[in-house]
Amino acid sequence: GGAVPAAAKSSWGPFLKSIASFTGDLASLTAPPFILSSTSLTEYSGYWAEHPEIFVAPAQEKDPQKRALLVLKWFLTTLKQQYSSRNEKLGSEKKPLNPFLGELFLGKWEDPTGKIGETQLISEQVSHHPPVTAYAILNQKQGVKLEGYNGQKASFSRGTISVRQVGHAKYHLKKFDEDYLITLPSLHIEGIVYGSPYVELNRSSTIHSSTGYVAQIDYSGKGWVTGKKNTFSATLRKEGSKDILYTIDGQWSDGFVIKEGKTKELETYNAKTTEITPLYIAPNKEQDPLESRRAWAKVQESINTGDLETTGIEKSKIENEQRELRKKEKEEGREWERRYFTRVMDDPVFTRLAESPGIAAEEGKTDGIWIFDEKKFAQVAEKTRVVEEAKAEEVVTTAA
Ligand code: 0T9
Repeated sequence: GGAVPAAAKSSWGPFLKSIASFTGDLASLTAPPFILSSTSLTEYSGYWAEHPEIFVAPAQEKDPQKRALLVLKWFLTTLKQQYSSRNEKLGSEKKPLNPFLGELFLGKWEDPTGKIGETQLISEQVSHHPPVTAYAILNQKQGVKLEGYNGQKASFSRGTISVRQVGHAKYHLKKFDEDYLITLPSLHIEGIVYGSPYVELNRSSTIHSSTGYVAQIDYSGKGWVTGKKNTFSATLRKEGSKDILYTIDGQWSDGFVIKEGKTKELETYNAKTTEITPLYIAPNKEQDPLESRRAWAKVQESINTGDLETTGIEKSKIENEQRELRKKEKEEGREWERRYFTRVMDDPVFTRLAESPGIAAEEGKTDGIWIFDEKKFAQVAEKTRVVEEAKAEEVVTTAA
C-alpha cells in the first residue's frame, strides 16, 4: 500500500489524535480527505459473489461432504475482495460512504455462456443508526441463495481500530434443501501510524451446515504463525467428530492449498490470477432514486476530483433530506418501509444452526435478525413488470 501522500501528511497527525479518543461510531470518524472513498458500504455486499461460478458450484455436487467443502472454498475465495480490494485498487483501505436508510445497491453478474445463469445482487441499508446493511444474492437457475446482514462494532486500543462484525450470512441450496450458517470474522486495521491502513482478520469464523458439517477458519497476521499477512488455516469436520476431513491453508489475499485430511493435496487456488466477474449496474439515469450511485452521484464526483467544498455541500443535502424524512415519519407514527428485508425475532434456520456457543449471544445485540423477504421481492418484481409493460405499450402507441 502507498504511504501518506506528502501534501496530506499534515492532516494525518490530527487524525491519529482524533481516533485515540474514538467513541466507537465509525461513521462519525472524520478522516482526512485522501482516505475517503467514493464507494458506499452498500456496494460491499457484492464482494460475496465476484466469482459467480465458484459461488454456485456446490449446487452441482451430489456428495454432501464435497458440497460442504465447496461452500468453504467459495467463502475463502471471497475474502480477498472483501478485505483487500480497496487496498489493491486504491493503495490503502479507505473510509466508505455511510449509507442512508433505504439506500439500495442493485446489480447482476451476467452469464453470456448460459452455463450457470444470471446471479442477482440486492443490497439495502436497513438501519442507519447503527448502520446495518442487508443483502441477498440469488441465482435462480442453480437454486442458490445467499442472504445476510451486517453491522460493525468498533473500538480503539493499542494504536489500532478493532472491528467486530455483527450479523451473519446464510447460504441456501434449493435442490438439496440445505443451509449453511456463516459467521463473520472480526478484524483490525493495520498500518494506521504509517498512514497506509489495511485490514487484517482476527481469531476465527465458522460455517455450520444443516447436514452436520462444521468448518472453522483460523486467521493470523504478520507477527503470528507464519509471519505472513492475511494467513489462515481452515478445517472441515463432521459435527462432534475430531476427524479432519479436509484442511485448507494459505493466505486469503494470495492463494491456498486444499488437502484431504491433513496431507493429501487435492487442489490449489490462486487468488491473484483468478479473475473476477464485474457486476453489471444500470446507468445512473435508469436507476431508482434510492439506488446508491444515483443518490450519491454528486458526492462521488466531487470526492474523485478532490473538490472538498462540493463534497461537503452535497453530503449535507443528503443528510438534511434524511433528517426531514425521519422527522416526518416520527410525526406520523410510522417507520421507514424496507423494500426487500424484514426484521424478525426468530429465524428457524438461524436458531437451528446457531447452537454452537458464542454465535447466538453475539446476534442478540442487533435487536432481531434481518431476513430477505421473498414476498416483498415478488411484489417489486411484479411492479417493475407492470411499469415495463406500460412503457413498451407507450412506445407502440406513439410509434403508431
Ligand atoms: C462488510 C468489510 C466491512 C463491511 C467493512 C471497518 C470498515 C467498514 C466495514 C466489514 C464487508 O462484507 C466486509 C470490509 C472492510 C470493512 C471496513 C474497513 C475499514 O477501515 C472501514 C472503517 C469504517 C473505516 O473506514 C475506518 C477508517 C480507516 C480506513 C482509516 C484508519
